[in-house]
Amino acid sequence: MDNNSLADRVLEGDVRATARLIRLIDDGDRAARPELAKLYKHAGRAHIVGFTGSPGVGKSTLVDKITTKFREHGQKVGILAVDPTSPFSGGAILGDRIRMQKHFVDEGVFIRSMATRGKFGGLTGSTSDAAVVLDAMGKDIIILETVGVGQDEVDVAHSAHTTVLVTIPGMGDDIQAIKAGLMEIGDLFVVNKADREGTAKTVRELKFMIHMSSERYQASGWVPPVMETMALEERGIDELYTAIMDHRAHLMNNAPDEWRSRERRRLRNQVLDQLRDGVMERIIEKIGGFEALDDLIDQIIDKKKDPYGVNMELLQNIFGGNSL
Ligand SMILES: Nc1nc2c(ncn2[C@@H]2O[C@H](COP(=O)(O)OP(=O)(O)OP(=O)(O)O)[C@@H](O)[C@H]2O)c(=O)[nH]1
Ligand SMILES: [Mg+2]
Repeated sequence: MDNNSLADRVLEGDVRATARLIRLIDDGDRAARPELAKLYKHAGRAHIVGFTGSPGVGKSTLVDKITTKFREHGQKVGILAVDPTSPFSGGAILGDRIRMQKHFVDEGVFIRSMATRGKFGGLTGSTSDAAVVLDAMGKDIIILETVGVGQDEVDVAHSAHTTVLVTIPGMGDDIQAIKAGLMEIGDLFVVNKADREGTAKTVRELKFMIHMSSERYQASGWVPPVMETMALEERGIDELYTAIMDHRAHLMNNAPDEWRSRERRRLRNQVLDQLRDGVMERIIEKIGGFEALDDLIDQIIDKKKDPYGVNMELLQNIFGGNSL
């Protein structure tokens, strides 16, 4: 048996130790924490790129092709497929295993999926932790693929340095979602499946939306480009690669404040998410576990108690005094 800690082995680039630690993180196992604490000071070099968009728009295909580009440029890549809708990891990755077959045998690429809804709903904490591990093991680029266009994706996007928002022609719902609040998370907009009809219109709509919010971009000095790709035919991938690198350069060189404010937002999310989990864990412990909670819930169902009274009672028990 190897006496080195998981963290030591991760630092040596050990793939099995890395997989094991990421699994512990995904399971919400406390054993991951001391390892992460050791790794943290070695992390901070990698560039984290989020790919987000509705199911089936071609994120994995894009990630596969862009990974080839990163590899051609000598960059090592870690890929985390985050599926907030799935209580089990491994589902989405099956298809991706086939899609990304060639990268599975490349030592410079590490691919894992995370199911990863913490016991208390946290998603960003575990994703950020896994990114720390991949960063510390020496990956230059970490790709987070998240399915969907909702609050979860906004949260995960905040764990990335560069977020690529992927849509396809004619996705009116996506455009609405982007209008309704996803706009701010996109650093790059990609209209994939540009082999399909309606591409020009979707590109126009996105450009118009960006134009309408140009005030926001003036401050940062980065106006998100809208790009067309045909991932299957590997078209537009060079341009996407360049745009990602441009955005990184922009953050690093032209806008150090922007970098810092992103790091602040990213770490704030991470710390708060973990704090939330930690506090909730203790509270549940203190009230006697989930079973005790369920007893109270049953009493609410039987109308012996009400949710408001239970809330007050619990808060008073935990924090004392008049907590409301
Ligand atoms: N016509 C066309 N099809 C594409 C293109 N890119 C990907 N596809 C197809 O779209 C389907 C979905 O691709 P994925 O890469 O799995 O999409 P995804 O966004 O990762 O899907 P989820 O992870 O399930 O949300 C696959 O059948 C791809 O072959 C493209 O540029 N044009
Ligand atoms: Mg996918």
